[in-house]
Amino acid sequence: MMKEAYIAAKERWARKMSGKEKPAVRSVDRLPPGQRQVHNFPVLDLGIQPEVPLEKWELKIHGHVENPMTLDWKQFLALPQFKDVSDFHCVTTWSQFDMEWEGVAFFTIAELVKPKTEAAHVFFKSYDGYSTNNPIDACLDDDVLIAHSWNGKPLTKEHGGPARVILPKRYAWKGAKFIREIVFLDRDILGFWELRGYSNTADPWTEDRFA
Ligand SMILES: Nc1nc2c(c(=O)[nH]1)N[C@H]1C(S)=C(S)[C@@H](COP(=O)(O)O)O[C@H]1N2
Ligand SMILES: [Mo]
Repeated sequence: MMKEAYIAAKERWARKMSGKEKPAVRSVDRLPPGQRQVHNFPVLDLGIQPEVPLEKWELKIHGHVENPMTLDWKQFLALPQFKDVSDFHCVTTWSQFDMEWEGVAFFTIAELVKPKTEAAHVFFKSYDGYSTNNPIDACLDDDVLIAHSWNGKPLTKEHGGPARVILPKRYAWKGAKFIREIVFLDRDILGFWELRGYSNTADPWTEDRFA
């Protein structure tokens, strides 16, 4: 990522942390086209909900970065904790508003590993074999985090515990549940659903569902 873009992301982050940034998506018209609001929290997975004991959990962060690292659960929880409320849009047309997530901001992770200039894409790999990909600038948005809690409680296995990625401005398949690995890349690599006909950009507001 270019230095200027990284600095812009950092400034945006600082505004958010100071409470001056208004949430972008939570406007009067919060329901993207073709979506309906639900009040339950459906479960979508590949039919596998991996059992990952906390003492065996690890998050490997590597690729085009200055400081690759592998965090264990204790180290992950020792990082600055971030809470945010956002809306959640699944491509299968349900949306749920005001999801309260707590975890570690993606921005915090980036500051630790220091992406190199050529790092433009991020590939996410999960314990269930799932994967997905996003541009680095989308990941550095001020509402993106690796969440370990939802609505004040530890994430259940159905919803991707121990930890999952939340990227509120994209359809929810862009956020990997059961996160295991974050790889910074100089080129784009398609993830599980992106290889199977889903849009690579996945913007709910333009109904960008399929490639
Ligand atoms: N590891 C993993 N992450 C995943 C998926 C999955 O099957 N495996 N499904 C995706 C899809 S399509 C959606 S809509 C959301 C669903 O999250 P939920 O089951 O907590 O509602 O997770 C996304 N992340
Ligand atoms: Mo989905």
